[in-house]
Amino acid sequence: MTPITTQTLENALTAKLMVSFGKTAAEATDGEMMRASALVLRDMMALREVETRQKARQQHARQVHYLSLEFLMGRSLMKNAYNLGLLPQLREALEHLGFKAADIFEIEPDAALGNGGLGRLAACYLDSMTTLEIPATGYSICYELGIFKQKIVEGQQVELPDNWKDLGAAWLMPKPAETQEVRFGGTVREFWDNGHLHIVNEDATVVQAVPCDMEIAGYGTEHVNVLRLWDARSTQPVDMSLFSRGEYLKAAEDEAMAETIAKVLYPEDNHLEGKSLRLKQQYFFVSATLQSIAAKHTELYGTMKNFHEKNVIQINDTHPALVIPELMRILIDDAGMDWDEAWDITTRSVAYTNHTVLSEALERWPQSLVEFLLPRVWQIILEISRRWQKKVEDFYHDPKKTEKMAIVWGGQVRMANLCIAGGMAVNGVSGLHSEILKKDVFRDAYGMEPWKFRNVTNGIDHRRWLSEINPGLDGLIRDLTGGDDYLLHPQALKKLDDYADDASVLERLGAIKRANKAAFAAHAKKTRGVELNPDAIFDVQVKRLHEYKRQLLNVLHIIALYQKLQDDPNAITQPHTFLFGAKAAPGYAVAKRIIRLINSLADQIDHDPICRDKLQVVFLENYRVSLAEQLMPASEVSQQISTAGKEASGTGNMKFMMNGALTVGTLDGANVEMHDLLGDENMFLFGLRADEVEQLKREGYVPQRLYNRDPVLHRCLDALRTGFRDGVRYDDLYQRLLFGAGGSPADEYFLLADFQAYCQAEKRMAETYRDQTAWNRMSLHNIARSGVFAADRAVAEYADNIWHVPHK
Ligand code: GL5
Repeated sequence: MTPITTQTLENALTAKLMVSFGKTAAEATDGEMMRASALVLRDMMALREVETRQKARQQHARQVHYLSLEFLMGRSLMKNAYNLGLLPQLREALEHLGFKAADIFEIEPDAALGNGGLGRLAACYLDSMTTLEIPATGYSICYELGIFKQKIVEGQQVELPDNWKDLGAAWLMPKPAETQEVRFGGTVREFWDNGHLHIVNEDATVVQAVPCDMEIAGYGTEHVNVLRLWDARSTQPVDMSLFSRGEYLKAAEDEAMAETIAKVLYPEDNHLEGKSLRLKQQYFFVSATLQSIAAKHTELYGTMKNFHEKNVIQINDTHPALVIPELMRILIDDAGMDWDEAWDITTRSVAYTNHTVLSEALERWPQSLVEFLLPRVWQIILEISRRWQKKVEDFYHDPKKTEKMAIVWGGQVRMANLCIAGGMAVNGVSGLHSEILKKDVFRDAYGMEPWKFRNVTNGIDHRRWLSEINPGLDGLIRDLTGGDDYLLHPQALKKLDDYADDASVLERLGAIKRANKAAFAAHAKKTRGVELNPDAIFDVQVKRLHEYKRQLLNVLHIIALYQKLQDDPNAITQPHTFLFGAKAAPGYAVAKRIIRLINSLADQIDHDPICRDKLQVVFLENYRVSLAEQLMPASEVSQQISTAGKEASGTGNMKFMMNGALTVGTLDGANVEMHDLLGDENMFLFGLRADEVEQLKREGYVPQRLYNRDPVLHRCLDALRTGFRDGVRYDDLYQRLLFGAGGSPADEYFLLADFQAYCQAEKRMAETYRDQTAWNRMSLHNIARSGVFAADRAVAEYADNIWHVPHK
């Protein structure tokens, strides 16, 4: 390949502006320039993608299909330019053409087709699968609206629609010729023809699934994979035949149903929303995906009999669980196989990743809904369920276990049990989480089929989350490790450990952090009008708002600090800034109250002169991937304080660590593995362990006792009742913690039990901060040991242990 120069890019951009927008560079807006840049890179990737695909076909390579209802891609322009090795050239070309490169990058909307960690993980894994040269495709829905935009109005969250496609659609390549038809409702009819039994779904509502492909460039490779996003259309814009038969409403209904399927991403994180539209979304994308995989497979091999040898389907949580009955349907009804052969192929093709142990997130669908919406799939689920149940009975002879492991039970379809029955592998996402799955959540299934269970600890795209977003640190790493080797071999970061006693290195590391803090402060000032003091500790908790993640514990500690300052204005010598960012699911009232509380407290502290240059609380509006990219390099303290046993892994924790922030955290999720690498001396650990939480629950936990015993805690909680200067009271949160509410027990997430230990951990942290050399050394160790949390490592483990595909 001839190298692409700044000049080549400049020419390509100029030409693209003309042919696509009829503009010269002098006439084009920033938005048009952003789209032209996307189109130019897309063209390059499209060429490489065709080559990648042809090569895989010729080699008859095994394909990985990664199904996820969420892909939280964020912005792509800088990332694609980076991966293609063109970032400096693109910057220069844009500047030569009279644009500010930073403005062009900044104008790109986030493709926010996901809620949080689960969706971002899928995006990171696409990058690694491509970089490791694995023939892989991601599949999801082309939501018209991504996760809502959050505005804070009078301290409260307001949701606004996220029309990301206005500019973001430049990355999408529609492939209408590969449209699939997905059928809903109707009745199942069986008939014999020429000695063959045929099963058809009659009078169904047919929805068209149109693929819109997004190219994914790998780093340091010509390999390009695709994220296939399905858009939903009605079969005909208006069904004229129905009109002429006077069925006006039916025509309109079909159209409305089709159009709503891809309308909006469900904004619940770690929570099941049992709406029929959500089930339609799941089947829509699963059926379209499998039909397109099956068509390509049959075209190449002329049979479906070797499907499992050439394909592996990884499902991201249970949301795509309908792949199991849908693949059975295709193998039996379309390919004419008998049950046993179809089951053999299915159970060698599908693997399931579990991402949560929260019971409110485990998917169960009403049997009546499945039966009505997907009559043929329902028949297959029933038969899978019957056979699985028999297997369990024969193995355990224990009605309790039969009930627990059942797929269809009590009028519900339990998706996790379906995935365990129909999958070849089940994995958790951190060591602790995978153990909890085996010992607790899926204990009986593990007892029967232990070979299916394994662990793959999550990882993040370290090229995006370190090198791309933190150029200062990237420069230091290159200098210390002798080049950019770490980009493809993240364990090379380990070499940084050798510099733990090198004063100049530690100083440089501190200076990089200081510069990143100043840059973030400037950004916050420009975009939000907030003044941040770059000399303060940047103590950060950014993640979805959820009670188990315990933002409220963080708030209680800040209240305690504030009250201490009231008693003694000199109690704080080191300025301390607490930064929060979090979206709450629109229907999650308690989460929204906690957001309001954070804002009330921030306002109180802002208006109290005692706090000036000592204490500050800031709620960052609309936390999203692109904001995280600004914030991670500037963060010094990473709050990972979930109730032990509740956070499956966490991936934000890894992003902070890689950028040199020190963790204040519990032994939960991947924090456990971080602690194994860092030891007590390089993080601020506190609180109950997972087994201790369980024990306390069994013994009977009475938070009022702690309230009565601990005067600091007592005073903090009382402050919730009275509220702050804005006059809003938080008696509801007080009641929730001390007495429980709405069916949940008092202090369900053990905030009070961990309060003292947490305050002490924060105190240790603040004391350590005073010794900047010691702090920088700890920070260096964190960066040095973060290589294992690269997504490349995680994806290589999936490839070796589950998918059995070769990789670079
Ligand atoms: C999650 C878990 O809550 C996280 O702990 C985990 O890191 C992530 C990726 O495995 O998956 N499960 C889930 O439903 N969401 C998550 O972030 O949204």
